[in-house]
Amino acid sequence: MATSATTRLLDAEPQPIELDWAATALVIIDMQRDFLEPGGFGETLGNDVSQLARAVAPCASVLAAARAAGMLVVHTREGHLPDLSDAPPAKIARGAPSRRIGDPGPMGRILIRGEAGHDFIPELYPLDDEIVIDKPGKGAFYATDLGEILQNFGIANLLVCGVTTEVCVNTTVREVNDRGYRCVVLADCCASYFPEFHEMGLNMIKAQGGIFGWVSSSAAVRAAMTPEILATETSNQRTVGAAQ
Ligand code: TIU
Repeated sequence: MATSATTRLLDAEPQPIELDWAATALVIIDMQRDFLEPGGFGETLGNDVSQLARAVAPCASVLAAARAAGMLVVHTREGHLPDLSDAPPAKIARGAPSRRIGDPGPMGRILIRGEAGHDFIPELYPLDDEIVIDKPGKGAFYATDLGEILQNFGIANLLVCGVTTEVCVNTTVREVNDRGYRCVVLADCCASYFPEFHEMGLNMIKAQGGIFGWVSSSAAVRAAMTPEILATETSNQRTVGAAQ
């Protein structure tokens, strides 16, 4: 790629990658109360939702850095319309959850747009000028405008954070890769209900010379930012109490 004033070398596996920040977006996948808090969709499936908490502070640090750098920020949310018209019956009927999609729960109807559980966790709440993609599936490209939005902003590379590593993060990374984008997954900014799936999910991405993309970390992204951006980011972290 052509090197520009905004190009930085990011430490990553299987090898470092040169990224033009001006053509790079931060995509935060499904950091919603329904997945991270008790009483939501994740818990109805029988999961220990506390497993996802470890990704929050690293993700907040990268979000602060991206905001300071003026990077395009995209937040995704998995969920369905209140009338369930966009929810495949096969998805609603799947498994033996304690509550199904659309059932009432302590944070409102499970995985339904507009309900408290469907909303973002407060630590990673989007700013008014950031892009929010509501998606009915696991992948962020299926039945959304994400492709057009990335094209309109001239994006070629994605830094990907969020939950869960092997489900919505991996599905999105595979969609991204097939569409010709370069995708860097930030390992400590992602999490799974199953730590072993997190590890293997990352391994699958970076194996075979980076068959789906690259794996890096929040620290590597912050280190690749300019000193001016780092200074702003540090003060932002103090403000939101997310320093680590
Ligand atoms: N169940 C699980 O691990 N994940 C999901 O259902 N959705 C997302 O990963 N966002």
